[in-house]
Amino acid sequence: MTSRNYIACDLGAESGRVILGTLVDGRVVLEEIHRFPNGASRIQGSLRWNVLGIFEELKAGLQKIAARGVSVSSLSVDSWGVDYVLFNERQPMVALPYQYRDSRTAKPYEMALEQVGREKIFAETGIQFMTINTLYHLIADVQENPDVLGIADQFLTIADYLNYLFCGVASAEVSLASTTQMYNPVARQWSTELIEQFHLPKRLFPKLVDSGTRLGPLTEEVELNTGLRGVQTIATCSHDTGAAVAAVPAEPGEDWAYLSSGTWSLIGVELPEPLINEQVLEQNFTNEAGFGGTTRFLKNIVGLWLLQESRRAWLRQGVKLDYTQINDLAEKSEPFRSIIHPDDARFMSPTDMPSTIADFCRETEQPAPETPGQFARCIFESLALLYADKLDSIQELTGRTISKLHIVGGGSQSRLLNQFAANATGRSVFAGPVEATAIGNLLIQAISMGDLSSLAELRASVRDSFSIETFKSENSAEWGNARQRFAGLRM
Ligand code: ADP
Ligand code: LRH
Repeated sequence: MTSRNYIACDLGAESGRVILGTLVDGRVVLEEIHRFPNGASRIQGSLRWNVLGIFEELKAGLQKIAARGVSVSSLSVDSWGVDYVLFNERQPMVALPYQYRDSRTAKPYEMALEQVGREKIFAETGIQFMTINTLYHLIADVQENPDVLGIADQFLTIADYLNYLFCGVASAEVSLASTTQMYNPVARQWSTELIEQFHLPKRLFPKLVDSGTRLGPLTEEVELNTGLRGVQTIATCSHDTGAAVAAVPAEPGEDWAYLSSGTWSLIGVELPEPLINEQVLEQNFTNEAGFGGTTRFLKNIVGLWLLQESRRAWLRQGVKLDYTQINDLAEKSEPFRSIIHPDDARFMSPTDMPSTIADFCRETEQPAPETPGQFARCIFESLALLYADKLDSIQELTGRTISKLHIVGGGSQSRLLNQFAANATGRSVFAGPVEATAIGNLLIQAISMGDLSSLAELRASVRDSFSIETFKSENSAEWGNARQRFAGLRM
């Protein structure tokens, strides 16, 4: 029996976790060692991340592993996309990193589209237009914070930055680099064209490395702080969604799509190369870099953020509900009472999510939800209807016929949403694993360390190691009517 241990440090916008993964004869066993809440801070009118706080939490997880005395081969950090840290040789950080929802990108976004044009930016990057993208934050830095930018040597996206704090090697792993909208997926280089057009300092752009690159051992300082010795740091898929897609337990073939379901809903397919054309631009789909040179062709849509923010609002009113309770309440609520369009820009960063949802319903002449159960039902049904629309677009844009939808991530724990997704899309839904991101992270490490050979073998290992629940499509007439109602909601 051969057995190897790896550590995944998986950072989502809602929580972070340190997971110990053991590969025993091709099967992976997970143990969650440390979990901590994550979220942005509002400071002086801006939204920021406490990245050093996250670093401390990750080290606390590593200390717990070191205390067990197990031998660990390697570790890797993955995180949400787009955000970054500016630093130089002398200063580990020259400004508090912004959270992508900060409103400072509104003007730079419009200016960039006007000055250079959607067509050019899309041709260079193949990336979906969103105000959250790094490109618009860096333009905001050039315009508003030239002094800060002036003292920075480099930027690194969040997971790459934490890998750098762990091992001292600064590099940009391609999956996370692609979320910046400054990476050219055809040339597989930073887009020099966009860097020049937007007068971004060239020196800021780190060296790119492929997914699965061994960066180096932990620094002496980290070894001393954590007690872990002889551990390699690996840039796996630094982008959480990239790691999650690598761990989708699909059989080889072209008949499946994935939905990585967490704070965001990322729905798409894996393609051998980027798909960059007028229709894709028009429908605003994205081509993010995937493991092994693949393309994650997907749509980035507002996901369970709608529920997370509603839950925070209820908490402020003294109503404390966990996700299991919320799901139970939603299940008991009236079907299709009110439907929203999750893509509406107002849901991106509202000050109060429930009242924003209620306003949308009133404006569209539907009853406003009143109870947490009604809100949650509205959110789940609306998300499922949006998934169905996007799956249709994916079929149309790629020419593929999709019959299976794999849902992975924290959101796949919602059996109600899984069933709704099956009903709305008319496809069979395969739910799980919940920790796909950490699993992808761990098993890409296994490939880098020579313990697994390929992405196909990685997926076979996921299929062998975790149980997957199937949801068959039901109530097609009712959901067909709801889809028509949803189509009429565009405001
Ligand atoms: P992220 O990585 O973006 O922080 P996760 O993948 O951890 O997000 O997913 C978090 C979401 O999963 C929560 O916002 C919630 O909607 C859903 N979720 C978490 N736990 C449960 C549960 N027990 N039942 C149903 N849904 C859950
Ligand atoms: C999901 C995610 C998504 C986007 C967003 C900013 O956690 O990584 O793919 O990039 O965060």
